[in-house]
Amino acid sequence: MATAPTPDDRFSFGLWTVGWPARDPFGEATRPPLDPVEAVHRLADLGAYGITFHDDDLLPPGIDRAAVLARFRAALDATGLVVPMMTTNLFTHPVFKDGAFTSNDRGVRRYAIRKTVRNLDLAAELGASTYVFWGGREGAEVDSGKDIAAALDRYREAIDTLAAYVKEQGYRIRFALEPKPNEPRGDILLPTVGHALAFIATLEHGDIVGVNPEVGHEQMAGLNYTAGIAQALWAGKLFHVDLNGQRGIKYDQDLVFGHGDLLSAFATVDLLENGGYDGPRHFDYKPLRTEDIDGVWASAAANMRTYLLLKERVAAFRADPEVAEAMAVAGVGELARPTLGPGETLADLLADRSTFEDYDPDEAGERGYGYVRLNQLAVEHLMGAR
Ligand SMILES: [Mn+2]
Repeated sequence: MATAPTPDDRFSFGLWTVGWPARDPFGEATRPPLDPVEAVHRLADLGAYGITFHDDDLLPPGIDRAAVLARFRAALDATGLVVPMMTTNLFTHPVFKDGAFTSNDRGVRRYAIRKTVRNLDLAAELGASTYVFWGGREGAEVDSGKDIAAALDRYREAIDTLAAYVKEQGYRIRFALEPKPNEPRGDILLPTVGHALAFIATLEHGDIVGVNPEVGHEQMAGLNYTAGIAQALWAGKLFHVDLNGQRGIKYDQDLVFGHGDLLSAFATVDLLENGGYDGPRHFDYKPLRTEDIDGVWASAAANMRTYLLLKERVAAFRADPEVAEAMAVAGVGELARPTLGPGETLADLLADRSTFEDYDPDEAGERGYGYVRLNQLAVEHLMGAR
């Protein structure tokens, strides 16, 4: 059955997702800590292919790094699970309360680079090909307290310095910046995919820097996630994705994928499967605080099963002749045709009376595009009604 995940599906999970003990700003943890080795085994049993982590998820300060790593590697070897992505915790410790790469305190900025370099070395050792930068503390609450232009200069300095290091070392690692509009800071730098893409265009080593958009983060800003990752793909910058669910503009919910805007999730899977994305399908969600440990594993399985069900429904949608016809009526394919003909110049266009003098905009304005019918077909396939 297509809805039983296998490593070929390339599903990966953050150690901090299933391992979240469910401490929130208002309440204590509701679950005991999860042994990372247990997480590796359970995720492999469920059909995942990869596990990802922040340095401190696996190797908190003061721990015996060699011993923990040996045990973790043994679990990877035993299960075949891989580490496709790693990232740095630059947000939990009080030292990062005003940011890491963009803290007003220069000592903090230098420490943040050191902490990242140490974990980049480990990422190379473990074979991770993507290194994510989520700058949750890179922001402000007080406009006059943060010089945004200087902060962006320092952000660029840090990313370029680290990217240059990766190249010098010959690591096969690419960076992926993860936008988020707010939380934990009142306002975060690089708040959306568009801001991140514009920032990347200014980098000296931008060739190895792309984005890691998260469903909930874009939807917290009221934006269309699928449209955002489509632009990242168009720019050749969709290096990684964080799939989860979100219900509207509120705090970052990190729901199971599809447990927020399901129709949007349908469109996301359609794009990921048919739009040229070839990276991992990474889930960055949090099992609800109400769940016990059985609920944690049920929620991990739910992410993958929902994705595969949507993939099945998307395939049926794409194979439906009525959908093809509705798309033709809407002119979906017509948009791929250049507006000017081969070799045609603006002068030729100006000389073409059919484009203006003999063009009847009133008549053209009467055209119906039939998008509602197309969307209803998507809804019906999504509901299994077709
Ligand atoms: Mn999130």
